[in-house]
Amino acid sequence: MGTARVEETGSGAAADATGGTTVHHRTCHLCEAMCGLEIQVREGRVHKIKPNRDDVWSKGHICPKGTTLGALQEDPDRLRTPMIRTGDTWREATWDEAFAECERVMRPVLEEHGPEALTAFFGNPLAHNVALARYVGILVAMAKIHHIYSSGTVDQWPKNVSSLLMYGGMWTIPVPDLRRTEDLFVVMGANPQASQGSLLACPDIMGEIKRIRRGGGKVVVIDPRRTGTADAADEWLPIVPGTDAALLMAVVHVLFADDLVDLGPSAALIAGTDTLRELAADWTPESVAGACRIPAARIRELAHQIAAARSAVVYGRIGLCNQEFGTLASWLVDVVNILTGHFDTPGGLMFPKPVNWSVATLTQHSKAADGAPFGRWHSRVRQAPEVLGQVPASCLAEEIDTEGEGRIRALVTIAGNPAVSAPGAARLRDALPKLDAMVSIDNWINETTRHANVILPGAGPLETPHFDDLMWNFAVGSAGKWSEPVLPPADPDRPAEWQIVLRLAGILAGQKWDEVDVAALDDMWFGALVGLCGLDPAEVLPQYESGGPERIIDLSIRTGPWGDRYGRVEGGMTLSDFKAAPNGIDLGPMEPRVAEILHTESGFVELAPAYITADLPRLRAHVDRAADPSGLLLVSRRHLRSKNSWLHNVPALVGGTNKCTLLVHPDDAARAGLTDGEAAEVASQEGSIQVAVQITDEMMPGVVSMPHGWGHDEPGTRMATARAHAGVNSNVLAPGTFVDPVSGNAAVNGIPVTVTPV
Ligand SMILES: Nc1nc2c(c(=O)[nH]1)N[C@H]1C(S)=C(S)[C@@H](COP(=O)(O)OP(=O)(O)OC[C@H]3O[C@@H](n4cnc5c(=O)[nH]c(N)nc54)[C@H](O)[C@@H]3O)O[C@H]1N2
Ligand SMILES: Nc1nc2c(c(=O)[nH]1)N[C@H]1C(S)=C(S)[C@@H](COP(=O)(O)OP(=O)(O)OC[C@H]3O[C@@H](n4cnc5c(=O)[nH]c(N)nc54)[C@H](O)[C@@H]3O)O[C@H]1N2
Ligand code: SF4
Ligand SMILES: [Mo]
Repeated sequence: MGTARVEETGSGAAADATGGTTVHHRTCHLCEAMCGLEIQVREGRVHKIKPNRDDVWSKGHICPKGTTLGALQEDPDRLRTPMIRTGDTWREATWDEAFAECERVMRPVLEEHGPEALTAFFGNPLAHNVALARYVGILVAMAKIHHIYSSGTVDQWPKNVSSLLMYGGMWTIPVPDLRRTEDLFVVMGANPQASQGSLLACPDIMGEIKRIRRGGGKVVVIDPRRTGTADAADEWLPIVPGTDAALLMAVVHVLFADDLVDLGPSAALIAGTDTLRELAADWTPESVAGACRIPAARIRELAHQIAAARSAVVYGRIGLCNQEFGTLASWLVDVVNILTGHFDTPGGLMFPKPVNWSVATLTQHSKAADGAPFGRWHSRVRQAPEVLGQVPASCLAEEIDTEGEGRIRALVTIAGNPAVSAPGAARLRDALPKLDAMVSIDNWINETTRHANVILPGAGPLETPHFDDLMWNFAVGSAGKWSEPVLPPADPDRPAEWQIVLRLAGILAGQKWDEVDVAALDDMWFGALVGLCGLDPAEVLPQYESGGPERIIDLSIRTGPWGDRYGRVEGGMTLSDFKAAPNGIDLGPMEPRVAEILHTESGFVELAPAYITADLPRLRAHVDRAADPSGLLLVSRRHLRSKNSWLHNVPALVGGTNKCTLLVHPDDAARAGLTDGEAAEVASQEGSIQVAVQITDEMMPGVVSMPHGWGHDEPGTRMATARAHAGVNSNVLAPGTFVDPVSGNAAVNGIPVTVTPV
């Protein structure tokens, strides 16, 4: 399925011993855009990757990363066998040896110190992987891990908090209905030109921006940097990092003061408008203009623009989350859309309707129901309150390196590289060797996994099937796309990634490595998921001959909004429908559905949740403390050809414009005596690094920018291309304690730094 024979023209086919080229349709798993690829395979190797113009979702959109999946598959440094470390030496191991070693290193720690000495760190690719996100839940449960860590707290945790409190589900996140926005698109702290969208799955966002402008609409980008997105917009509004919430409070103030509030069709479902009016009373544009460095008149005009636009949406992303006032800013983006009626209506902010659930969304309401999911426990060392079950990722280092009862002694990382991606990176780098045991499920020996005792690699990216789940939760339309493996397994004896997770789960639960009954655990987990869907496992289980993620995907489709509920809904869908449609199945654009998704206790959209608004005095104090005009603030950025830290080993993706540099405005460079192309020392309260300076007026004065995900020259890693393009780890500068206290999310933007020539 998904594979068709094509007629070849020219000499290529003649030279092909297998008699031709096979063409495979596959969804790229690298980012939220979920582009359809056409992958040509010859003699068992990827010959060419092109956009699939017939893909119902992406219709031919693609970015340079998508064409490199063949190189990723063939990367000589990608691990093909498990690795066991002794001292500084790695050796290739059999799977039996590797699982035995997992048991050997983990068992004594767990027996002596109990499960509280164990934790896990889950990284971003987990959410794009066919197996991992569907199976880690059972690992956490079986290992009785008390507290996990994840890249979520260096990402979207503020949006999870605001969505839970406003709509009743941490993954009930409304997204811009961008394909139908016509008059105004306001982009804050996001650069889809590079990122291709986040908490906004929409192929070709830049194409939508062009469309809006061609039709006479306006696009405004609010960002300390004139990004590629800003270059394509009508207006770039530079803003001081960390002051977006102040700007938006002033917008809210104007909406009320100038009588512009119009809740639109969902008015009857919205609570808290009066509270908000009172809270916004003293947030005049004049009171924030200095801190934001945006003229009061422009703020006023912006509020009027948003209110007057018929079809408009305000969108905020990582620049608004990964900052000191992340929750306030993320909440206010929704508030402004709601107050202006650009909510639950085409072209505005809307709630996606995925064809299949993800384990995260399936369980979100049961979690929310067990009381306030904030502050139920505190971290041991810095006493950080738990928020939605997690404390800041930066706590991990101190929980490992601080002696005492409850110290973390054993770690499992799954598709994460916290030694690069988490703030306070140097401390974590020094802490990881202090662990008694560490196991990584990962495909490379990188800055994090080099510290593991055992690395358990999954199959190559093109050897596995693919079907997204969480990503459709952020999608501007409903659709589904099944991808068969493009290549046969290079090693048929290698366990699939879900089997790796289950065997490790058994080991962490105290079972002997060779006695773990993986199939039984799979059935148990599947049965639990069936139960969560309100069906009887005894009825559903016998309908399957085999398990694995495919069975879970089938369940998630059949119990989803279009599903057949195992024969209960006539004409309902199953996975087989998607298997029969190699270009995917389009189920249409978003539709108004706020009433259907609301899960708050009150039954209303909560416009002014007290837990969030209690943070406004802290914002006011920040705004009133006039920022030091001579100081520099560091922000992060992304490049089109990077994906966080892990694609720098693909030769076609490094070099050229993809360089790790410090962007500095000419005035700041002149003041500091910096020279373009030469190294500078950047120092923060947390640490210092040396990085090449790039002088450019795309930065606003007073703000400097570095990409994250670099610093590949650590000893003991095995990624040759990345090492040759090492760059510098910007998270060495990010203080671990610099967080948005409401969500516990990292503030890796707006870090005070000094820059001096070296
Ligand atoms: N300063 C700064 N820091 C940031 C950010 C920022 O903007 N600025 N952004 C933050 C954000 S949004 C995120 S999401 C995090 C990302 O943080 P992480 O998820 O920790 O970092 P990644 O670089 O995505 O690391 C991915 C890891 O997964 C492995 N991997 C890739 N594919 C697979 C697979 O199929 N299976 C397995 N088992 N492993 C795989 C890679 O080898 C790598 O080790 O970084 C955060 N850190
Ligand atoms: N090519 C590529 N694509 C990716 C990734 C990648 O690494 N590379 N990573 C993926 C991941 S994990 C994520 S989460 C998404 C993120 O997707 P985006 O949110 O689009 O991320 P960025 O491209 O980093 O854009 C963030 C912007 O915020 C700005 N900014 C920083 N601080 C502030 C502030 O205080 N206020 C305002 N208004 N702006 C600020 C920065 O200058 C930057 O332009 O991208 C995903 N897609
Ligand atoms: S935008 Fe690029 S990386 Fe993202 S899904 Fe499409 S091809 Fe893959
Ligand atoms: Mo992310």
